[in-house]
Amino acid sequence: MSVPLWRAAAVGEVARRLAGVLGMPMRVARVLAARGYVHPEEVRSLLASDVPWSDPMDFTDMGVACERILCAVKKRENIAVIGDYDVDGVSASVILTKALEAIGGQVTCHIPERVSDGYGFSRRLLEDAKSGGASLIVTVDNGIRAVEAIGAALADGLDVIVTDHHEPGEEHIPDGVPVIHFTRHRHPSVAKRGCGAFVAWKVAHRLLDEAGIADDGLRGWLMSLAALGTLADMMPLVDENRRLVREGTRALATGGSAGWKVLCQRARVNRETLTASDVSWRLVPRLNAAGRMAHADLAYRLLMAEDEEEAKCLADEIEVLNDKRREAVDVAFADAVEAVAQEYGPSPAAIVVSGDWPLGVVGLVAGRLSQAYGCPVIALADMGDGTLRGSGRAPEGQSMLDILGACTDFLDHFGGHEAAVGCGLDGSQLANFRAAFLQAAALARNARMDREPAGVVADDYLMLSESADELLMWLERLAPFGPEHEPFRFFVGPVEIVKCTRMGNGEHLKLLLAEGDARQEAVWFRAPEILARDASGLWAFVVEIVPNAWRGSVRPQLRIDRGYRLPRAVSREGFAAVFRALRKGPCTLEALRNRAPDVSTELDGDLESILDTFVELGFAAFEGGLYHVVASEKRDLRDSLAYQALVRRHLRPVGGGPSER
Ligand SMILES: [Mn+2]
Repeated sequence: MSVPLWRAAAVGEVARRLAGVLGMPMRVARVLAARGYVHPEEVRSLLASDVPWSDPMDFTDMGVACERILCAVKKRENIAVIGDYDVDGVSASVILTKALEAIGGQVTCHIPERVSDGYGFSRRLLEDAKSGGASLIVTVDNGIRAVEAIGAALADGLDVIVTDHHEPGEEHIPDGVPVIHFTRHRHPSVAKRGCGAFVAWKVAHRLLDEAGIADDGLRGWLMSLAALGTLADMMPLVDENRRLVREGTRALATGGSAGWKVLCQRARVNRETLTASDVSWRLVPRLNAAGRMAHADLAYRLLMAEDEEEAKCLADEIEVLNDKRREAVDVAFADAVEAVAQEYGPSPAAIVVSGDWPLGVVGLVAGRLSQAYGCPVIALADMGDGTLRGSGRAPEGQSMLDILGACTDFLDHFGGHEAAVGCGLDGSQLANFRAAFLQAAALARNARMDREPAGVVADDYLMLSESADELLMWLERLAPFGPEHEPFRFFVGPVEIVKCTRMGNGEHLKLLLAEGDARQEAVWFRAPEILARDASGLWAFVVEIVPNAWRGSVRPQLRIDRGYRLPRAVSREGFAAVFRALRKGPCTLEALRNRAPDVSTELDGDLESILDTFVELGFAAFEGGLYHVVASEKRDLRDSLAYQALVRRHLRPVGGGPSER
């Protein structure tokens, strides 16, 4: 049997039970069942997201680390917090600094500058900490690989505590240095899901407990900063992270520093209805703009700000940087697309591009390229001193760490996560690195193909006549979505486009889709140009159902992820014509061809698949070499695997890359 087009193709009984017990639409129950939810109880706990908070003391070194910090506070030692320039690192810095201040600590926070300092705790930051008179250094969202700087700090007589969530390197942190990290936790695989701000939050929690500080306002703010880091670092939104983001988003709506409130105003985000998507798409990019285009210290000071005037000044500065960031990404992306067209042709398997771009934006450029071409991408900034530094992004299911791991001969350094990495190399190695990267990516792709032959493209199909309002209501209950709890994606089609209008600056399209009598509006951001020119014929789309606020009311809207052209052969009319011909009496495949010559020329090669579909759905039977119609109940063609296989054969992706725009 062929591979289904959507995950929920065979979930019948389980889905019916979930839908019955929980009173949810079959469509939602089918997707949950396909994702492995079998018992109603599991779905109930997903909806409630009330897992207990994990104990900070589950980190092996938590006790020693907090003892050392409390001792430093008591002795009025200067403590240096060493953070990072992304939003997770900035949130972690604010969390720990706020907690240390609350328990009476003398604390200074140092955040590295992306270009001059580079990532993480370094000798340069050690000098800063020392000149501030620090005798204790606590890293947040970094440090697990800073073995050299830690050694130097210890040699200078300082104490160091590491809190981090990144993968450790080969070298070990010296003995005696407390390490708050998932590798030193009661449940490493669970703790691995925490971001840097999450780890800092657990430390802060323990410190406040030990110092006997209840302060709900402060605790709520620190919790919501951990949620901010979780969203920014795109951590899995399951279990404790899911609860953290749900409760954290609520706390961000009602509380937070003066700086946070001003930031929301500047981003024109309504705090009362704040969602995790607002945080991810409107607020995180602004906070990140500081570190990308100037210094992350701005974002840190904004989140710390309690004075409204100061907050307004900082937020204005960040707004300017955010505009600059947007422009820089657009310019670099256009450069890169041109280079790809020249060097790689229309459908590259992997891409390495470099340019005279700000280092702070190459990660965004790599992300956009990876999305546009559906392959692993490295985007490198020319540092002007003969070296290149950059970022890599890979589509879901491909490990950037594995691919880069095969290219280490040509790299000065690299590190990161499965989906996103950073790296640096000497300019003279670029050609060698590119060749090695393309080869490693091709190998990784082949290995993946063996595992998942022509996979599913959506969670389930969706009829345009279904109530999107009810689905949206349920999807909002199941939100927030993210890694390991992906948005529900539906296959819509075959449909026709009855209206197509440009939106915004013209690169977005609003479509009115028709399926029989049913109509639904859909939007396609960065739609392929070709569609605006010719929207005729049959289409299929992979969509998400999203809320669209318009004139004070919220309505569901289909947001298109991907689009495909389909030939007439898969239209309902084509199937109906074959069925009519078959109704004239039992016949062989050959006889049917002669009976409906018009239909069969058009459907040449598909006629057998169409008959298989009828047999599979119980509309027809095949006996003694003859097909004949049988009485049956109404069923959707899409419930048939033969039909799904037929559609798969004909799907022609539109907008596979910017070359088609
Ligand atoms: Mn992080």
